[in-house]
Amino acid sequence: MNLLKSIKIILAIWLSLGFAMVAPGLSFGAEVDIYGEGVVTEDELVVYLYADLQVDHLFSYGIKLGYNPDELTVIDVSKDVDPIPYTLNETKWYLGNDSASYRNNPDPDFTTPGEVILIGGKLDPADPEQGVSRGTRIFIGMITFQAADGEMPLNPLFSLSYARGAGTSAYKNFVRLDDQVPQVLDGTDVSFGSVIILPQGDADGNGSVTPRDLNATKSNIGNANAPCYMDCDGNGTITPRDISCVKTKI
Ligand SMILES: [Ca+2]
Ligand SMILES: [Ca+2]
Repeated sequence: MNLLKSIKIILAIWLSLGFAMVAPGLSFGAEVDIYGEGVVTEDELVVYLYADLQVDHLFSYGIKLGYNPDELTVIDVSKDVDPIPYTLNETKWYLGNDSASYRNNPDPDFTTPGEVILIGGKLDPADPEQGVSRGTRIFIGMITFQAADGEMPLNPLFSLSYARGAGTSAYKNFVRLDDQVPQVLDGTDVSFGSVIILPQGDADGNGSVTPRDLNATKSNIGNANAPCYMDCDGNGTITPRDISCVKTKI
């Protein structure tokens, strides 16, 4: 059986049953770091999830964002839009060729109050061994909340974990190729960090919008990797207009 066929079968099983017959990963320290950055606007709270990858050839991810449904209600979940720069994300995660039924990955699942499940991967038929390469701030998804009772919580509770199981169960959330051998990343291979929530325009990230954020915004003009809370006007780029925006919030 050739490699492409093997990977296709593994991904088909993973997508349909949540089960992949692959060997446990052998590594030291986190190979994948998952974390969130969120911004509070006037009536919404938007959380962006990212991955930092210390390894190449990542084929799949499975992430759960936990929240308190007494505090927040999910309005929308998108895996397709990278906030800064505001671009479609489909060039990073896709399965199969243009006509493949799972081309844009399974839809996010937020049917259960208190959790948002994001599952996806990459399989390029033209380069089946590639997967997603190492890098930082690899966009996973965007979740938009509104306050459950009309009042936005000051310190909303969030948690990040594996989408299914605890990482060691039959369901394999993160799978990568190592010397052409599929390996599961679980346990200490995957680190789930915090979800930082800050006001829009809080460019220095200290928790409030003050005159110091003017300089922090100015020094990040054009920064394509700026965190979402630096984008005061929320248009997807850091421009001089964000400086004006910060002034209105001081
Ligand atoms: Ca600040
Ligand atoms: Ca902006």
